[in-house]
Amino acid sequence: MLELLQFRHSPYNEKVRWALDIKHVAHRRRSLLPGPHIATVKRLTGHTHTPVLMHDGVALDGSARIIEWLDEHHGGPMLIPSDPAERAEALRIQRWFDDDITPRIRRPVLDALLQQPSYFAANFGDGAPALKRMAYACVVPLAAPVIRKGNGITDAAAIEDGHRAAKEALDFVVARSAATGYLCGNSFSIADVTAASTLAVLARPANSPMASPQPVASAYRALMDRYAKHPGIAWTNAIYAKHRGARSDFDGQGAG
Ligand SMILES: N[C@@H](CCC(=O)N[C@@H](CS)C(=O)NCC(=O)O)C(=O)O
Repeated sequence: MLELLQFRHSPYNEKVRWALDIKHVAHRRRSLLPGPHIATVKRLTGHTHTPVLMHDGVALDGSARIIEWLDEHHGGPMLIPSDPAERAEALRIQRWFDDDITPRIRRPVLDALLQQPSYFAANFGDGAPALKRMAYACVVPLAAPVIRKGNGITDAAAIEDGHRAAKEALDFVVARSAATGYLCGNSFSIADVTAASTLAVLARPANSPMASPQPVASAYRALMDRYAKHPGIAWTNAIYAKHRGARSDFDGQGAG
């Protein structure tokens, strides 16, 4: 059976979860904690990033590559359009988010979470036993410098640049979805999955695997409040409500 090695709170992992859920692919999930994940993931892929999808003893990493593989090998709705022009445009939008927008937005998000280590642990340890979450909260301050460095959180300018990326992405989805509700052509595609998974870290859509653990810590609440009234947040919530197709995350075997 397929197994997804994942982080709970992560746009790239959410993209792949979304594809698995919407296609009803039977699989297991194993949630890892940032820091301790390194040894596990490196042994499988030689890198440290998640998501990793294991199939037939093969470790596939890179969310775009995993989704392309799922589209080729599993049924359910196709996420990559078949029309050549739409396909090129959807993949271009995915690449722009994956390589540019998402890593930049991640900086203010991680910075807000790291300000309150127990909330960082609540997000990444969501679903884990309380004792494990509490132990992890004690480790987070020690791991924080490595997490900051690994994500380019070097100074206030790096965080400000993340806010610029958030505004750029939110404005983009509003402008691009004005005609049809979707970012590419007139139907739901990988472009919407990618953009909504990234913007979900700011919108935290209710009744979804990206909903915020409660109560929301003050630094994170301030970040969410900063964007709450932007119509791009409304677009994200609407796409989640219409297309996400799962209300929660899980560990172990899902319903498929
Ligand atoms: N381009 C990769 C990026 C994956 C990525 O940056 N994953 C982050 C989580 S959001 C991660 O696992 N970071 C920890 C690490 O790289 O050690 C993809 O599309 O999957």
